[in-house]
Amino acid sequence: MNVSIITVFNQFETEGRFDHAYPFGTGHINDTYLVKTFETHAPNYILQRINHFIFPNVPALMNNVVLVTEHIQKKLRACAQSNLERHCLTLIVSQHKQPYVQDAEGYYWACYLYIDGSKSHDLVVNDKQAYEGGKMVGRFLDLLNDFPPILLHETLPAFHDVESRLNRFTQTLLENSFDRIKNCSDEIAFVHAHADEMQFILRLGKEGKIPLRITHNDTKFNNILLDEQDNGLCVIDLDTVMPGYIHYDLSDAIRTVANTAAEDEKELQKIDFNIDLFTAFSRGFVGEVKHTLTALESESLASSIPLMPFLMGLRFLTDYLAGDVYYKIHFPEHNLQRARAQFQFIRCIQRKMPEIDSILRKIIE
Ligand code: ADP
Ligand code: GN1
Ligand code: MG
Repeated sequence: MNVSIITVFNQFETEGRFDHAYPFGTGHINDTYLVKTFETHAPNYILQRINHFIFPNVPALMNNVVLVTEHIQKKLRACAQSNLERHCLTLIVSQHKQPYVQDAEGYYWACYLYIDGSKSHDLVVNDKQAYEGGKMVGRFLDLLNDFPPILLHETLPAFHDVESRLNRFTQTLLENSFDRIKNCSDEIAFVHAHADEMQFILRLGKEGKIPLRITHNDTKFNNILLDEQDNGLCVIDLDTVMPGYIHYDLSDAIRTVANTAAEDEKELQKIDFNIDLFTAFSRGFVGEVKHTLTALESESLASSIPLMPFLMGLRFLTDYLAGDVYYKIHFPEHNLQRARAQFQFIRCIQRKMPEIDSILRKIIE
């Protein structure tokens, strides 16, 4: 990167002078930096270079973030939420009053207030974290329940459309451009064996049996901020807020919350489904959205738990076969390892399905 962080930072309407910046977080798509300001009284900032090779229309994406954060802030103000800037992302505008800055290389940058004392966890270690995280995701959906979907640009069309992801997978298999099929025949067989059942939610949606809502669509646990005492603060990473089914956000969160190992765990025997963390998250989540759930949404929640691990495994595997063009990887077979870990997690879910189903039923009752 030839563009200097300080040059970009100085184009935003921030308080305090740039002191230093360093890469922050473990995201797979954008480049995120924490910018520390010189003055102790001034806030610190998150500066993010958005991957426009993945998000084709960044101005429209940023307009979504403006609309969504304004909507949430307005509702939080109406219910007299204190410390508003800790409970919703605060976008910083540029000196030209735009929600982004474009650098000399054509990259777009966004800037947010850094929420002081916040923590983002790749792994969940106790029930309180899980419960608070569930509350944050549920509250986010509830706050957006009255947001007009027509106002939102679809940043990544068919993002969670499993049928279209399967079609792309088939195409990639046919091309086999990197001659990698031979390395992953078990994983390919896993996809084929589960492809039909994983389209259950999409079918309900296409038949108009469950409502399209505004969903976050990337609710892995590190996109939820907690404070130092593990109280929930807010949901972040709003790049993919679009219409979707509520199942997507529950299933994607459980994918990371209830997993006893990392998303890309190499040693598959370390992967298990933690029922207590699942229960705690679901309690927090359902408590916030219960009043809007339709009967069929409630009934179908449990069956959707394997969906997002499947979709992510499928996407990782497709990216592996296509030559690692989408996700950042840290070693040659990283995407394959990620896919294997997701599929292993599905096996763990399947073993505990009766328990998962009965717990969700009790929570929803
Ligand atoms: P990515 O799209 O790369 O995942 P995120 O928006 O999730 O980017 O940001 C990456 C990480 O930066 C988050 O997981 C979190 O740790 C941290 N982060 C992002 N925004 C904030 C914020 N406003 N305050 C505190 N930490 C933040
Ligand atoms: C990506 O950017 P990040 O790391 O929050 C991806 C999500 C996947 C996730 C898997 C735009 O999210 O869909 O669930 O990796 N985001 C995009 O960890 O593709
Ligand atoms: Mg993120």
